[in-house]
Amino acid sequence: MSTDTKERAVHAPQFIRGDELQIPTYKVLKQDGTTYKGATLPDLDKDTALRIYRAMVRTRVLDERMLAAQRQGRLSFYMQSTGEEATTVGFAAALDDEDMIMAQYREQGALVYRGFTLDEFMNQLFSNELDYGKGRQMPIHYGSAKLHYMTISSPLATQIPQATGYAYGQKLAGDKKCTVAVFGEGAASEGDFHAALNMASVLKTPTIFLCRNNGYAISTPASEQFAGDGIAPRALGYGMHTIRVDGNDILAVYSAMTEARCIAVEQNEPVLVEAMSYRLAAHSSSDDPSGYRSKKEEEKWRNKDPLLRMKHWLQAKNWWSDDEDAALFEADRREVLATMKEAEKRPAPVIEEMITDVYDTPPAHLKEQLEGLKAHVRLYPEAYPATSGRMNNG
Ligand SMILES: Cc1ncc(C[n+]2csc(CCOP(=O)(O)OP(=O)(O)O)c2C)c(N)n1
Repeated sequence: MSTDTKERAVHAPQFIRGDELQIPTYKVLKQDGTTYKGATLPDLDKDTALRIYRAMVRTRVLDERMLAAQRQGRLSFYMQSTGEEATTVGFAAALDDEDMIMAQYREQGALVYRGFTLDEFMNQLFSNELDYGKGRQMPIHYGSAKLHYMTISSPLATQIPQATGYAYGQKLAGDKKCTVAVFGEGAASEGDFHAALNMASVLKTPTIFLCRNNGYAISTPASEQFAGDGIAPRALGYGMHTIRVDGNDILAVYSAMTEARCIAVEQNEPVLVEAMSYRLAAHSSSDDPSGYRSKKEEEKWRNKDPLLRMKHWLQAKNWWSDDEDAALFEADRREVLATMKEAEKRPAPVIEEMITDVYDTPPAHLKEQLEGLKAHVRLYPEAYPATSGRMNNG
């Protein structure tokens, strides 16, 4: 409240206790594919449901194969999203394909859903000459202007205030689009998170803040990250709408995000959505979770697999069969491997491109640095096999 808002007076010291507040979790789908009695079901037609499921399967297969490729030494780095596919595909499915997505790094499911091709994934992962970033970024830092997916930044939470700003622009343009900022519960500890929520609620921007609460920030469990009831109640402090949803439940995610988009776009109000899930894989290919959590804990979450849950629901509706399922996994595996082989063979970007794209005419100091680098590569060509044949002499 501001100092001129009408106050509600009490005449005894009444403290409101934070530990008395618990935001409920919206759930629709049980693991066996049946739905909770009386649950509000989204309006999800067969074509959309199958597009979602196919994107979830493709994301799972991509993650499995690319981690294996990293272990074989073919790729420098990878991050899996295993266990979180209902959230990362489901939120994208509830949007307009032209809404802006500003994600963290574990949201490849949204890109798959929007139609980022396996070729596009591979070109980025292998930093070859067709990579849109021309090899300037680490693997998994995807971006696509065409698909309204902002390029990933490594510094945590920077995308959250950017999403508020972008959505403010959408509001001023009156184009009836919104921006979704996706981030982990760990990233929500950054000051940027609070600045973004405050600005969005004051300026009334069409931003959806989607927190993937997957229990861990690398090795830090959520219980050591914050003391309150997760991330959802933080929105209340900013006067915003908020909801907590079962992030492994595709119907709940889709339904909550559809409504959140309505609030954002129709009422120009920001919304916070906290999706509860679990990071089943390691944080990244550089991490080993056996040092900080038990197999038993992982097993509990393996039994809540979002893919199986959706598959059971599709089968109960007679929209999908075991045979179709096996064929889809097999076809995706084959396609991922074939596309990877092609991308691996493509040459690296030419070294000159390192200093182009930003300036119309590269400044003298960058040209000088480039010449120094080229001289170095010429001296040690065997240490730079991908680059040495990809530079102009002179
Ligand atoms: C500003 C900043 N601090 C620290 C890091 C290192 N870092 C990268 S990912 C990560 C954990 C983030 O966890 P969370 O936001 O919960 O997302 P999750 O990885 O679980 O999906 C950390 C600490 C970073 N990239 N940027």
